[in-house]
Amino acid sequence: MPIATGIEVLAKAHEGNYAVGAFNFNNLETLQAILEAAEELDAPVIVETSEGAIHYAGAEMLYEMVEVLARKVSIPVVIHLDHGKDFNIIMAALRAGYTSIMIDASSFPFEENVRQTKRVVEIAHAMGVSVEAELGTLKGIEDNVSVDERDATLIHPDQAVTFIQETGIDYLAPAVGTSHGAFKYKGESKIDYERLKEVKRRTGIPLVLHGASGVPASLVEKAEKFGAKLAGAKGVSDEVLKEAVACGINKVNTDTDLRIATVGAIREVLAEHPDEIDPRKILGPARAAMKEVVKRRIGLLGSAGKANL
Ligand code: PH4
Ligand code: ZN
Repeated sequence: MPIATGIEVLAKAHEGNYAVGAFNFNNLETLQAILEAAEELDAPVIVETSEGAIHYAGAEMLYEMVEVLARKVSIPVVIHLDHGKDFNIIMAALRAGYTSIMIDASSFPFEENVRQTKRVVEIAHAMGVSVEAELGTLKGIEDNVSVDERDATLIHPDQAVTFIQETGIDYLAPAVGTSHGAFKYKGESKIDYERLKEVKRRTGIPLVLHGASGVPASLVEKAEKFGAKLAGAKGVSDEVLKEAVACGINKVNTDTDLRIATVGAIREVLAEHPDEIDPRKILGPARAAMKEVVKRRIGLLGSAGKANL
């Protein structure tokens, strides 16, 4: 199928109250794992690259890989720039053909975030590309965090409304208590559901959850068994993720779970077959492990079977 725009798949998810999986990739094996899993589950999917991925492999190469593989599947595939902060990289992604762009100016004061976001929206929309932006700071919330501290980091629903009116973005990433990486929480995983519901009610647009990896114990244990050091790793539980989708999340970002699955599989091959020097025999099991992660995640989000809706 031709590559879809972000808003095409996310508007349907918003109407249907489910979420589309957005998975980060930097290389061929990860992209193959994502697309094979989504195709088997008949699910729309978003493949995304950070600026780091573009520095590693180049926007054109990443885009062309998606183009070649997307042609062979019968599901909608979106190619998205994740956390675009550098205007030159955003332009490189647009020139390469990306169909969805995140402008992340969330570390700037509100007015500057509006200014930078609006500029990118004007350019991207003129090219038929949809835009995501972020409000608040991605930081885990713990039990002992005060209301004032929460207010200092998480999204304010009234600001979200003004932000959307002033910028014209298509979907919004609200900071509601998640964070990137394998060490998200010291205690139980948590999201500020009330804040999330209020943002959804007042904005009425698709919402995005960053830092959503589950960091499943089974993946961590396997990686640790073969030498990885991940003590204290903790992610967003399945229950919390499902509740976040019920509260209005329509795009769920996953990167860390793919990384842990990769590392566990590679470490296992290297530990058990120290004579193995064929990269295909080392990366193949990692690809298979990532595919299982993607299938499980899509199962949690409710997007299986939604490819043609
Ligand atoms: N992301 C992934 C960001 C990856 O620079 P980089 O390639 O390391 O950036 O945007 C997420 O929201 C992933 O969340 P996760 O860590 O919970 O998987
Ligand atoms: Zn993110």
